[in-house]
Amino acid sequence: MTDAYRGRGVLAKTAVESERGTRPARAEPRPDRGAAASLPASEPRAIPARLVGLSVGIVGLPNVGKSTLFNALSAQQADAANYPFCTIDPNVGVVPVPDERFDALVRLIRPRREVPATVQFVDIAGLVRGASRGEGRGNAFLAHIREVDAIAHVVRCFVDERIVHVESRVDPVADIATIETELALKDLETVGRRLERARKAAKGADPFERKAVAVCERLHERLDRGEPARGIEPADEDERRIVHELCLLTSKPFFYVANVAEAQLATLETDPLVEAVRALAAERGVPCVVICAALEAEIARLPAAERAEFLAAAGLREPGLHQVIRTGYAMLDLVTFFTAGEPEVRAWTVRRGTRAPQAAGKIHSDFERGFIRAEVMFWKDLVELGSEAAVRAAGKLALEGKDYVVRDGDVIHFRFAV
Ligand SMILES: Nc1nc2c(ncn2[C@@H]2O[C@H](COP(=O)(O)OP(=O)(O)OP(=O)(O)O)[C@@H](O)[C@H]2O)c(=O)[nH]1
Ligand SMILES: [Mg+2]
Repeated sequence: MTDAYRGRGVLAKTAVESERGTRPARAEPRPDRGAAASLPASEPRAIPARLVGLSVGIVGLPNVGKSTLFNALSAQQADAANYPFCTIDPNVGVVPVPDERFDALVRLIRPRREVPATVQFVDIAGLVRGASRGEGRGNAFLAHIREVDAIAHVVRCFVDERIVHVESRVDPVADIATIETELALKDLETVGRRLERARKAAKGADPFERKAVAVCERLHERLDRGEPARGIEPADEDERRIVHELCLLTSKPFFYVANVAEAQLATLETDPLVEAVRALAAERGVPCVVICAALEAEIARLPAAERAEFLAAAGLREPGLHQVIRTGYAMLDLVTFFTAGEPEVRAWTVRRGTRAPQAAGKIHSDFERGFIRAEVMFWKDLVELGSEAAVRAAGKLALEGKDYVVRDGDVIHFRFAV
């Protein structure tokens, strides 16, 4: 379980309080209950047809703090001038992934350029009950969720009378059920359509489509029982492909983000709302990150120097935001390797199981075509021993061939000839 604030006690009130003057006014409360079906009223902003890389979608009911979290994520990029981030679109942001291994390599090598790994976050408008039937422009928003690779499910744990809750109560577990039900209903529809198509085609005795019938029937039963698609066990490669191609919403990896009020930070350990979300997360075996989105947005807006001061005064090692980013990145199940030299220390991401030549190909296609070997160190050995020569002398520099599977945390020097 990840929790930025756990065990750190009360946030230094003085530091927080002194910011109060600069705090922007809260948005006007939105229309209440009766209007719930028409919430959110805004047009869904278009998401670029093709997201550039792997992305994490910020999902949840309306008014739970998704955009506040997203804005905090995008604001903190603004002064990290060396980072290759950008805002692709008002609701898609590329964020550098905080990584102590990367930082340690940078401190050791002091390169001219630093390029950390990045992850994309997408701010998706709130879903309401009935979204799967098209309520609140639900279909458009669900389509946006289909395009992301993982889900950060933001749950409202803050009690604030001024902020309208679509269902007029703060009950994170019920909120989670509402969202997860909508996702499952949408999947049921998707599977139902595929099943119909497969049944027709299976009459022609197409063996692949017969498999599709079998696996879709199992999926349909699962979803109908209210279980997510992610637990399905495909019988073979064909079934796996069929399930994969359905891009089901409930098969995406996810984690919860419990959004609390600043006042709750002091008593997180015993907060019943937070506890409820944590318990559910533990039951599902997924991470739960607890943050105060409003405070994170404030911290993120501070100039870098003041931000460090603010965090120190609050007794925080890092913004809670960093845990959201790291957890989101972890959900994508990628492997990070590094290239480290004077000109540049850089983090690269590849899918788990990627072999050395293909990893080299990420850097340049010549590296893959002309791949000779990879000289591999573990980041920690390099940091502890201080130089590549020392790692080599200690017998900890491995020469690996084209079958080498890249490990998380490798520092690699590729040898190639073209
Ligand atoms: N008290 C308190 N208010 C918050 C917090 N996070 C967000 N809010 C407020 O809640 C309201 C809604 O926040 P948004 O971030 O716009 O919510 P959203 O989830 O993006 O909503 P939709 O886009 O409509 O789905 C805003 O007025 C925020 O200022 C928090 O941690 N504490
Ligand atoms: Mg929003």
